Amino acid sequence: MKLLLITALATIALTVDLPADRWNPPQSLDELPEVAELPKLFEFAASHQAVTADNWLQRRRELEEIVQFYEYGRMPPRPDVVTAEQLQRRELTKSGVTEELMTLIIDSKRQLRMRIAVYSPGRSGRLPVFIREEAALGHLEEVPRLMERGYMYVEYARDDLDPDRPGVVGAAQIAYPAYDWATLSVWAWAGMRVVDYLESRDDVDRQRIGIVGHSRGGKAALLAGALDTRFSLVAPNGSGCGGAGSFRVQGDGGETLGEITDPERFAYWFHPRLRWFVGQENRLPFDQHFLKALVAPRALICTEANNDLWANPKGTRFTSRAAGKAFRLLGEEAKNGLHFRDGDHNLSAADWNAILEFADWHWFGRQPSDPKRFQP
Ligand code: GTR
Repeated sequence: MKLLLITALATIALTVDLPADRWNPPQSLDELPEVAELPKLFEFAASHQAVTADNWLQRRRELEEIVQFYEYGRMPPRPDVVTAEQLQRRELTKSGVTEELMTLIIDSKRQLRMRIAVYSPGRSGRLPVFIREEAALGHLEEVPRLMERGYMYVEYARDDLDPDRPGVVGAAQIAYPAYDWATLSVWAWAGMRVVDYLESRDDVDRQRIGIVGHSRGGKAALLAGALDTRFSLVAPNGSGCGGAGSFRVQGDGGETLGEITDPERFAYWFHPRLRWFVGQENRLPFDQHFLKALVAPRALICTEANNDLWANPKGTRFTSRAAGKAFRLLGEEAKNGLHFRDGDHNLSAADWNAILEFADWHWFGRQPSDPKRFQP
């Protein structure tokens, strides 16, 4: 009887949850119409029904499916257990800043291990955290600045789950053979596993967990933030093509879909379906504004550099503006942040300043002196 009831409830939940017309992935390019402008955010792909605040969550699920299907591959769900083994703990300053080097044990059918480093400012209570998307540990230049402001800082060695090399099957893909996830998808999933662990710590403020990444790490940070609503602040820096940029709207010298998915370059970051669209970008049923819209109504701050033409500043502005619709619909327009500085392709002190000012604003209500500088 109990089982019957549970099955009946599950059926009701499913019927209520799913849009009337479920999105069925087209199997070839010929089935996809040409769309010169950025594809509509506010129309269901399957039913063409209009999107409103009431059915936005259903549309969100459609967006998640679309970007995983065409661009990054489908990632597995949350693993059964994530724990950590501490390898080393030391005090870095007299004021109590500590460093903990640990290994995360990501446990389901097969065990995965990934190194992380946790920096804490030596303050009591639950603290906000920035997670940094990196290949390996050791990006410490920002530690003093973050500690001074009372933030925790966590790095993870994403390459432990999938190394940044073509033709190598990472430990993560070996552990989950039923998923067609490419490298960026593994790296994003790895960031989510850091959150699984942080949730078990009593010094972490779960409402204030942000993810930052630069370039390829920015692409992964944006994907993680788009798919996992536990990130209340998402900060891709110079993430360009396959990140905050655009496939359709290209400025001078911007990296194209064909270049990034070239088998000699970074094809392995993406699902092979993305290559269908080389020279056919107008047939893409999405563009990167879908990723940005998935972050809404949480805080998104894309930090960019005017001379970083390869990362396509023009396209980035277009996708941020297009995603603004979703932030407005959900009543959080100011959380759609974009910041440009002079200079080139790196994660600089100016980028961190912008990110921290944005975090102070949206996490702690400290209004910046010039909020307009974050408008897309
Ligand atoms: C480039 C690549 C970019 C960007 C960059 C990086 O060569 O074309 O998309 O990801 O590498 O990660 O530094």
